[in-house]
Amino acid sequence: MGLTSKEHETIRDELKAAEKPFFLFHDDPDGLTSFLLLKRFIGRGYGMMVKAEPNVNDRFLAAVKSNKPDTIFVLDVALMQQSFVDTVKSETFGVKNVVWIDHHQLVKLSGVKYFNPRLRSHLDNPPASYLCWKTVEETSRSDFWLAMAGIVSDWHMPEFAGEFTKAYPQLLPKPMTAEEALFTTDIGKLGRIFSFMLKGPTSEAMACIRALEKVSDPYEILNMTTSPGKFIYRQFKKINSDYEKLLADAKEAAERSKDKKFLIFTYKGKQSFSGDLANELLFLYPDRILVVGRERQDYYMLSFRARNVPVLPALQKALVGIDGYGGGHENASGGSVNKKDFERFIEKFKGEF
Ligand SMILES: [Mn+2]
Repeated sequence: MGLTSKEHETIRDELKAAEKPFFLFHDDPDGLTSFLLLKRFIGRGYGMMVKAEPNVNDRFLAAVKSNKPDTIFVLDVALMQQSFVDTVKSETFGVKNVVWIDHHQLVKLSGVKYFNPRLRSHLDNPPASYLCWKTVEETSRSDFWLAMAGIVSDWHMPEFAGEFTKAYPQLLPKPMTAEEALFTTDIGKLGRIFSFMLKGPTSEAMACIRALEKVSDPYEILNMTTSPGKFIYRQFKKINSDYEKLLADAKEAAERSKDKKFLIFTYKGKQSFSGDLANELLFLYPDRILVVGRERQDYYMLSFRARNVPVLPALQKALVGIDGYGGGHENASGGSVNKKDFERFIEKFKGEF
């Protein structure tokens, strides 16, 4: 499961050889912790979030140009464009290597060192933070909690959960499912803190990331014992209060609706909570197929979840003839649909089950 020890060794070699690494990472806890694990391993590098569409494309060229990295690490981002790779590796940009560590659906690109366990088995897709932890674990023991927060928040309970419980019984009192851990334990709470601290304006999110780089113990955050820990926790609380309000609205909608097979919930707001909301709603309403969407200009930005049926194929079929896009995991996908097509899309989507 995961990557081979040879692949982990290759990644370590790439990290050590990189004098000016540039990390592009998904703006969720899995991407964030992947970045922090790798950056702490070598003690250098510049990180940038891939926000909105999970796609490394030409919008990142300006940042690459001004940072002049020798190696670009792309972490937990589902898509990358060939034109981006070709341009950064051209003489003008001078990037030597593009290393892509991911666990989403396979993409074929040339000129990229691609590390994705699905290359061997389609169903083998532990989180990127799991892959990065396995890369650095021998020398980064004190980051175990950071890795575990990323892994659990990506809905994965790794085979070393028992070992983690021994090291941090207060964070994970006993082995359990990732879902239970997410909503009932402090390791899950850390995942939620990481998720929410990234949701503010980019400058505030970046300030949180810089603060987190200084944190070496989870209780600095949970018990607010140091100033970076306090900073992160306060930022979390600010954003969490908006989330709690939406969750209450969604629960009310769920109770009110006569349709108990699906739960379709849309909301307005400058912050996206769709992924978190969908996850918690699935915990509360395990039998339903969930679509949670935020209105953003002419589109709904959507999260899809279901426990016992795959949502990705239904999503892909329902998107035919619709202005929108979608992708992700079998049971947890994301996408976007034009508001004018939304009702038609939902009818088609429901028809797939
Ligand atoms: Mn991930």
